[in-house]
Amino acid sequence: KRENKKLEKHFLSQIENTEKIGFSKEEIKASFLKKLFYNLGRVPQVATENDLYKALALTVRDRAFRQFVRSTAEFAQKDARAVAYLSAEYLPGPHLGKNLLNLEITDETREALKELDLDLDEILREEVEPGLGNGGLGRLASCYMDSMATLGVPAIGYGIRYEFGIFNQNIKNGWQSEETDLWLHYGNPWEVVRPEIAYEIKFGGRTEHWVDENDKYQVEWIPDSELKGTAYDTPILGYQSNGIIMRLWKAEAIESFDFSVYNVGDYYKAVEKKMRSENLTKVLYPNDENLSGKELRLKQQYFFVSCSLQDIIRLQLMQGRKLEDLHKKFTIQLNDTHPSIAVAELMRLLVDEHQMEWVDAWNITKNTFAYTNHTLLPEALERWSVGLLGRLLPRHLEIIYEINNRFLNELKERNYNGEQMARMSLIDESGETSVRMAHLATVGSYKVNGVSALHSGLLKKQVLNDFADLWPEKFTNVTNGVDHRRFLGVSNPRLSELISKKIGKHWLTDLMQLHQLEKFSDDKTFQKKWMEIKLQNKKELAAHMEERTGISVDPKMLFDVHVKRIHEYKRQHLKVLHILSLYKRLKNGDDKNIVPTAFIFGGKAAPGYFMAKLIIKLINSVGDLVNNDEQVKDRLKVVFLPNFNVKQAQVVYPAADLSEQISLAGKEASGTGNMKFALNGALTVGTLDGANVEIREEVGDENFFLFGQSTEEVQKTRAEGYRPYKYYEQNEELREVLDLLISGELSDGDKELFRPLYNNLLQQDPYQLLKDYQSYIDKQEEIHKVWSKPGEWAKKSILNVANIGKFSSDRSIKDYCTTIWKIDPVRVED
Ligand code: F58
Repeated sequence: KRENKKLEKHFLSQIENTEKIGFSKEEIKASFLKKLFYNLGRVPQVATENDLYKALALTVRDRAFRQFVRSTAEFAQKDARAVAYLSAEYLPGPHLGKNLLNLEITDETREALKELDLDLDEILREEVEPGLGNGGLGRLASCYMDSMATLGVPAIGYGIRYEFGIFNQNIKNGWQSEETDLWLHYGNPWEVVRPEIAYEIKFGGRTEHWVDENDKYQVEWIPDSELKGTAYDTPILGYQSNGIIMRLWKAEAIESFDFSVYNVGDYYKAVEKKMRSENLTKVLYPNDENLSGKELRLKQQYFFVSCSLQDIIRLQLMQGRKLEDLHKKFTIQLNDTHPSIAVAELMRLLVDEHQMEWVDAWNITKNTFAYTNHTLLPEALERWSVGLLGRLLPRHLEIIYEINNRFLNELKERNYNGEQMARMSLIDESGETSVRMAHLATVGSYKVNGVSALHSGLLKKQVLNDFADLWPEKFTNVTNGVDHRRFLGVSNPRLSELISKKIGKHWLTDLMQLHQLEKFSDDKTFQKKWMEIKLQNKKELAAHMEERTGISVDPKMLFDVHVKRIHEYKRQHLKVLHILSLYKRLKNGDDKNIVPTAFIFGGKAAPGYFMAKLIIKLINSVGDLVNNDEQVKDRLKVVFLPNFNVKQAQVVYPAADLSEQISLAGKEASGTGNMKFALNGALTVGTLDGANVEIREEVGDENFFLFGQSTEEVQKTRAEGYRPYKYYEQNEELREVLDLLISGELSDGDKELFRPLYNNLLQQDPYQLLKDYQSYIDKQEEIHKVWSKPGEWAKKSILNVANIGKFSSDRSIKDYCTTIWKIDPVRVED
């Protein structure tokens, strides 16, 4: 009840008067000691590293909540339209350093700790990041949370509180092995549990239909199991002001104990139900591609969607608004199809639970959702078999069929033929009957967007072309962006400082300000300082890598970096072919145009993805060969940095000279690593894929190393009957390099180990490595030539940073606000 009262501003000032939480060195020190003593029962002399980390986190969290509460009060007062961002994944990265930056208290905190003989950097290293996502999609969600908070977009990010996030990757004998992620093991100081914000979720069972005494059609879903989802809130701060909440749901049993069983004396059976319920949010599926077919995954999706929608409806009604106006006060963004069952669930809540007429409910639904597509890969488009969906969510299957019937009737009225209707249907009847979730999301949304200009174009031309013809105004593009405050501000303090000295700090809230650097690109002193910082960052990365892999790398080498999930379409193995070609040349005494280079890889492979795991083994085997060869070891080094995550990324991007963005054109929807590299002054070698196209447009053709076929050429190659073997036959160097894979030289004489890769490349080569090989090798030669001219390289590097402004997630969020959400940000000034 108390919650229903609107937050009054004077209430906030009352709170603030009870205890001042200030931002000076003294105030931070006092809060820190108090937290350490009263929350953790420790004094600095006996505190563990983790105690110190937690005390500091709690100190910062107080300040974060203050900002969040102020924003919420402001949003409520203005009765602002809000975004609910639905994402099955988030990768926030470590909170502490980021929150210090946002509160602008990094220096004060460092000083306060110093006076206690403590080191801020050591404490920062203690934080275990929440690995609640697989890769780009989850990280994008977190970048957007940051920008929404900073810009003052009223928003809640909804998701799942996985107890075990993405696995930790170990490398054993060159192979990936997976270890459970225990991010909650030492407790999570950033979250607050809200036991009173909990919703019941049903599964299975059957439905009953009847007509009631008022002639109204009624449906009841009689489930065969129920559990509840409880809210865990984490504040996400904006820079300087504002704050929003990431609300993650944890599954629990409705009753902790089944008392009927308990009374009979079967204690274990009583607890079993609780355990089964909690299983639902135990673990994140570690696949970065296809997950259909996994029952638990569908349950996770429905669970978090239903909790979130029930929460949104509660918020709508709590503020005295009508349910009929839901779409006016909320817009719900679907981060890919993972939450797309929401379309059916909102219909169920409105029609079955809130007694709304179908037509009215549908009108609200299709004006509430907007859908972002992140992939064109056919194998990654989600489908759920009608059998499974009907068994777990019988009412939703009925609703999906009803939506589909009405949709197909509409098509019929427009004279669509049977073939077109079968293609567009929400139900795929070509193989095992299944629901096409991308179609459900498209039909149930008012806008559909891709994540780069190229990708959005292909979406309209290929995957969703029939829908784009039907509703051209529904389709739009929002090119991805990254949180530059984290990926430059926090992670590259040296470069940030240099930039701020030159052009002021305004770039932190307006990345376009970086344009001002352009005029210094020819300035020799500036170039020197610029490259000196890069060298310092490379020294740090070198030390980090040596500690983790034992491989030492000379920081003066060209740092050529390929970090992202391991996938054949991303073509890590094309990079390997390049390394092997250089190795061969050096062994043959041909070292012209080869500059000393460290090849740095990082990324996880899905545990069940054999080829990806073999690629990791190959990289490490090539590393063993090259790094231990007396003749070449000072010229080439190969490092696989294990367990690539946000924390490690923050050490890698600032130290990169060359960014590898070499996916086959048409396969990478956008990419976001490409943006983070360029933001830190790396030059890109890349194909015309995803956002590479736009990065090249911005930084200029002469500052971007382009190679390989375009999307159209890729399609043409395929259409003409691609025969990779031809390239093997015609290109001697390529042949030698490929033959090396099965020579045994890389595998202690085992000629079979890499044969699956070899065969795949020679026989199918679905990602056309052999076709793009020569163009890649030629481009790398050019790159090595440019590297030999430090002034030229430095200039290109500066120009990359100066022209990267477009790729801030602030710009992306502004685009969402104007072209999709129709929301005006409400920035709360202090
Ligand atoms: C990625 N998708 C795209 N999916 O591959 C990348 O091009 C894009 O930049 C990024 O999204 C952000 O738009 C991606 O990361 C996943 O990880 C899913 C996880 C759940 C299962 C399906 C894939």
